[in-house]
Amino acid sequence: MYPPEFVELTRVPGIGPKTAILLRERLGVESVEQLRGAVGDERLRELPGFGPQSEEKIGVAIERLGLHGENRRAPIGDILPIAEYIVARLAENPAVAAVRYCGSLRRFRDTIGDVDVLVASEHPEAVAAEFVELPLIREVLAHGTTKSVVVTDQGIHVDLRVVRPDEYGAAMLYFTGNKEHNIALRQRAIGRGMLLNEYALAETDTGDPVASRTEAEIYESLGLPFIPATIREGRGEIEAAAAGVLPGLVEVEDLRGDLHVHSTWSGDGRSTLAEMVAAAADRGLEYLAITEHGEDLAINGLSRQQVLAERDEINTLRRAYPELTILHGAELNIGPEGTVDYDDDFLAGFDWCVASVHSHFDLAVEVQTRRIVRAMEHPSVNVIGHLTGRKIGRRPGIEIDLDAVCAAAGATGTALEINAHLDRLDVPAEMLFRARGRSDLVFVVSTDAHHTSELGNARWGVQNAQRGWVEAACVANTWDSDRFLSWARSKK
Ligand code: DGT
Ligand code: CA
Ligand code: CA
Ligand code: ZN
Repeated sequence: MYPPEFVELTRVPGIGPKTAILLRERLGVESVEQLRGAVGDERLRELPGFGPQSEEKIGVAIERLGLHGENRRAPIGDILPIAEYIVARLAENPAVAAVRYCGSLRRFRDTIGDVDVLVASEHPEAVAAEFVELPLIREVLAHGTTKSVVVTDQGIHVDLRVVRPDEYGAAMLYFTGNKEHNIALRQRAIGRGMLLNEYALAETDTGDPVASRTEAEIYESLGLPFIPATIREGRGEIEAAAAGVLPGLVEVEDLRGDLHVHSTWSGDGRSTLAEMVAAAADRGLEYLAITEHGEDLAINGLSRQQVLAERDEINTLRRAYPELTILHGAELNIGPEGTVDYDDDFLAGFDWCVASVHSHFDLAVEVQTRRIVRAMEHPSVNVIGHLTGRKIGRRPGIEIDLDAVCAAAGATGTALEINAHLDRLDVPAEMLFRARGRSDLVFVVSTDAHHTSELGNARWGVQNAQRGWVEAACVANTWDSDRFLSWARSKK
């Protein structure tokens, strides 16, 4: 029998049992934690069959899968497709009356401990039987009528709970959490002569059920408006709801434009400009900023000549899509000193400039802050893209003085982008929450799409914004195009 840490090692992609034995014999590595250390010390690359590339791959896999540490968490971008797949499969089962994922994933935390799937059904055995047989499942840890736990191929734990349809709302509230929110709701129930648990809200004296079928009915019976799952964190949302001052959160339907989009003009774009514009028009967007990389990003960026050639193409597309306002923008690279691409005259020719950090992630906090503030001071820079440059679970992002950055954003009239890409979700929700209530801040929710299929990612940016209590009124791409365009022009 091997110890569990050793078995866990074989769950790392690229490490089979043979390799695991080699690792133990040659490097003394017996756990994921030790493997991580060996990657850090560049010892793995010396083993037969390994090299710097495969070593790096394994290092990335360990981080990405959240395979190390005590409270292992995985990036939301790895989890969401799996959860959506499971929910879609179960939804087809005739025994399933309703299904959704709850837990931290529904609250849209950027890292996830485990997936919590909730099903309403009169036939729980039939649901559990299908669940434990789903193709992506590697191991069944528990298989009961109402409760099952499995592990997927990628080492992700998925909890299944099956409840009766009339308990669905109470169960959803409970399994969505978070725990602090649940506890505060229970306290509120007690104060009103009721008991709240995962089955129902009921009268304390008689045990008579008050509400259980939907979350909205339970909130209402507790004298509260519906509280969106994205802000259920026990951070004052219940008090705000009770006082009638919940933030007017931005919703995906509020968005009228996308202000950070690439095409194959950029080295890393995968859909043509014509395809991007057609897809944006199809989605009913009112305005769209095409923002290719600037010349400072050697491989992916556009020379001045290319910029002018793209402008001609955009002019042609403008005639083909009179309903869509197309802005010719750019995504400028913020250098370590806070400078951006091209020169001031050339920059003045763009309708909209995003400026973002793509390198030098390790500078001191004062240097990074000055760097961002300098970029904001440039008259052509409308918005800072993906503020920290983090990649969730893969790269921590730059350190900045958030107060100073927010103050400069307000003073210079520069917006902060909320980048909707699931690997980024940047500005991170925690920072947005810390900056909440600053009336001088303007945000935009942008997809940073490199392919037409990514234009739909706007919804993830919106959920991240909601977690940070960002109000629709502060999001410039909810404004009608006249207001948006006059605001965008006002900086220069
Ligand atoms: P995670 O999985 O670490 O990313 O975070 P959650 O929030 O999904 O946590 P999880 O999976 O342990 O539990 C799902 C929900 O169940 C949690 O958000 C609230 C509820 N819950 C779990 N344990 C307790 C508890 O001891 N008391 C109360 N009131 N609720 C709990
Ligand atoms: Ca969970
Ligand atoms: Ca769980
Ligand atoms: Zn971009």
